[in-house]
Amino acid sequence: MMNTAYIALGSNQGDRSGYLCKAVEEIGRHEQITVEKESSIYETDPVGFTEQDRFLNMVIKVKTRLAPVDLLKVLQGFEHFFGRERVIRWGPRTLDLDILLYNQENIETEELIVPHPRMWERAFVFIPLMEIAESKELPVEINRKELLARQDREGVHVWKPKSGGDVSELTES
Ligand code: GSY
Repeated sequence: MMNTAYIALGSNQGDRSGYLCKAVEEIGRHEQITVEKESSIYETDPVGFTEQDRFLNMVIKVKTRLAPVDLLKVLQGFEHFFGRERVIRWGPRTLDLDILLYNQENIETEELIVPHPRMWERAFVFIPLMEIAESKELPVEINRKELLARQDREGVHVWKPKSGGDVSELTES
């Protein structure tokens, strides 16, 4: 069965955009994953441990036959491949990959919680997600206007608009 997943990407170390672009490329090369949509890339203020460099964040939509836990393992493999080391828990990283949504499923295992439990607290996640996801794909009814109002306040700015994209889409209610 073909499944739909949304994945958040983040980097704040080294060649940040290089890591994001290469990660999207490699994810798309996996024989059981197809990348369907890419959001703009956003530059974002660090959340959590704030004494670190700004992040680049984006979200992609993928189609996959992989089960959630297998998709997680593939993504962890890419984090490792791109040099991520878990030194400080909320600290700097070359590449962070999180599964936000997997179909409309609620998953709770030791390794994985989906929908991502903090996604609506973090503008660096929900702003790029809202750019590419349809409302009916989201697990809760959202107030786009209210969420968009948090974009500036929480230091989330378009760094590279999505290809062929019009960022003004984002400002529509
Ligand atoms: O949870 C992902 C890693 N992360 C980020 C991030 O990707 N972007 C921003 N802006 N802040 C963050 N804090 C952490 S931890």
